Amino acid sequence: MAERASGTDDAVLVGLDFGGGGYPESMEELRLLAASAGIRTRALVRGRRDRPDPAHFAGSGKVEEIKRALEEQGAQLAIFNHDLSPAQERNLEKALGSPVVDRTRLILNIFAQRAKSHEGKLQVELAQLEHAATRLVRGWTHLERQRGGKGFLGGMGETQLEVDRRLIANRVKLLKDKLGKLGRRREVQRRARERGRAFTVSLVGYTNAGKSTLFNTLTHAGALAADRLFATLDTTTRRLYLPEAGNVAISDTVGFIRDLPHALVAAFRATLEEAIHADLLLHVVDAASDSREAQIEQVDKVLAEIGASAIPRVLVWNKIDCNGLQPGVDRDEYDRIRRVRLSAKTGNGVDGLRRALIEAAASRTSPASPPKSTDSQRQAAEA
Ligand SMILES: Nc1nc2c(ncn2[C@@H]2O[C@H](COP(=O)(O)OP(=O)(O)OP(=O)(O)O)[C@@H](O)[C@H]2O)c(=O)[nH]1
Ligand SMILES: [Mg+2]
Repeated sequence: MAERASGTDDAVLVGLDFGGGGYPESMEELRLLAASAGIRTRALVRGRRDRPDPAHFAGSGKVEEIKRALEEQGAQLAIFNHDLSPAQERNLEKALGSPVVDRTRLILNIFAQRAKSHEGKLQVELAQLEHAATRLVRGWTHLERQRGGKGFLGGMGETQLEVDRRLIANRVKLLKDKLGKLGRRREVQRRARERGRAFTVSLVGYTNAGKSTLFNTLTHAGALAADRLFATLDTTTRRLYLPEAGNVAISDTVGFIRDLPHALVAAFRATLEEAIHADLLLHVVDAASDSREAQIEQVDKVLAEIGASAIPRVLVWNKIDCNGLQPGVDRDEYDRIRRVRLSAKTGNGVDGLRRALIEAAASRTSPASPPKSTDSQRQAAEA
């Protein structure tokens, strides 16, 4: 997909509470997602329902309220903090007279804007096609005028809307073949690395937790760190020399988010598999966020989905400069470092993380250390 054309899109954000208690800061996260896609939020519309309306997702009164907000604010699109069925999306667009974007499509669009590497672009295109394929039955004509233009929706491209299922299926197959080849090449490289026996570490965590900042602080690598969601899409690996531990290969990875669209999990599986093959995961947490527990849960869920739950893990409680926590390390009952409190930005507490890496690398190579499976079983039991 093309980069967004110049000019800002204005949106009304819609979030409904179905009584599940919700997710703290969820609408704020949606606003950040929108901003990351270059969209300005003009108004928030909230509501409460027992369950989604099958036809319009929101009730008729709420739909009226959204329509009014769009008109009053001169906003061009409505963004829902939910996943909509193709029929709901179509019905809403008819009722509102404006394009409607659901959470999955917003995230897909951000990934499309960010993808830089050849592999990343292929992965995003695959995810977008798979998402679009479920929506091809819809009647697009009522919106062709709005969608053909510039801005956030322009990128969806008429070509994509015009191609039929068979063409999409062919393209999906081609992309999967190409990605499969790239994945196999990656596997060969990984095996070569393994033969070299460098201790491998992957930084994982919720988007915006500070993984790239920490990566830079540790390796002086100059990875892009930015206050926007999904700043990093491609895995970057650098070597880091640690006294007593030797060379460590450390990787910065794509951030996770609540309800990561399934098409993206599938498309990015190969990239995320870097994490699966690591000797150690550093789970970076924004300790200053009110949502940190929910975010940890989401990351653990995705790690389980990609088969990485058994890998030894150290929690990195980042951004302590924002919440007044003291730097330091917390150990478990086996005297292993389980959590490091630090600030990737100021560097305060990073020495504790170096110690954790040295100890973890030593326990992998030392024959006296407890076998890895004990570690895995214990962590699995904890999960
Ligand atoms: N105050 C403070 N801000 C930090 C710290 N670490 C990172 N940040 C800020 O948090 C924002 C996100 O940092 P990144 O390093 O890009 O986060 P990330 O986890 O790589 O994010 P994605 O690549 O989007 O998944 C940036 O604005 C950083 O400057 C910290 O220790 N303290
Ligand atoms: Mg990053």
